[in-house]
Amino acid sequence: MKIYDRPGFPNPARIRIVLAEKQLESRVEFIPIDLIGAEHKSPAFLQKNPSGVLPVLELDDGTLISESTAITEYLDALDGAPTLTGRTPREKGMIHMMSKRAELELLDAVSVYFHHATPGLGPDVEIYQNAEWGFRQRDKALKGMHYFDGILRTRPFVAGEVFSMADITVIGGLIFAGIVKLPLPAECDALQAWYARMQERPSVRNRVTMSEPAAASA
Ligand SMILES: N[C@@H](CCC(=O)N[C@@H](CS)C(=O)NCC(=O)O)C(=O)O
Repeated sequence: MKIYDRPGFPNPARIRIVLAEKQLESRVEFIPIDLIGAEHKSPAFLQKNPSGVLPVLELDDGTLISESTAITEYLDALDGAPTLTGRTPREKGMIHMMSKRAELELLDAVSVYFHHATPGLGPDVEIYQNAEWGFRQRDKALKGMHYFDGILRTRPFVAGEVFSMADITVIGGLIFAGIVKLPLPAECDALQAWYARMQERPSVRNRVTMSEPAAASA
């Protein structure tokens, strides 16, 4: 299988973490896409993912799967351990809910801030910007950090007792927050402690220090 991505960017990082957790990296051919040069908005790439974003998984039979949660679900279903999307119906429901919440309240909010209130990916990509909307989303992301801080005061991982896709989504959000220099609020000490713990995982360690600063211009 192939994965179209760009090392150093937050959503591709989510899938790299999944692959490392599940030790599937050797089964994947990575195809780098030039986000600054707007390759992801080219007609050829839009045929692969009409949303024009990374990552995209292409199976050997040509099937294309985008959206990091969908790619994670596919990869997770390939083999048994560790399970990232839940073993029981309850775990599956909780993980899906918390991962979606992490996208809505944190990762995607940081992304909108990046694209609207900073130079983002540069003039070839950011053809419409609305700074006020961007700053509102920055505030939403900060609220999201407080929400997850509250969650992590009550349990060791975002969706419960085990590391899961929901943790990976929050990690993606915090990677993005680091790129746009949005610090974790000092009072979010449970979130900070959890993030420090996450960075000890071999799958995560190298993603947090970006190999390529995605938003050097941000
Ligand atoms: N909902 C998508 C979001 C993907 C996404 O926004 N990817 C970023 C890279 S971190 C991207 O390709 N951005 C390019 C752009 O917005 O122009 C997912 O879960 O995979």
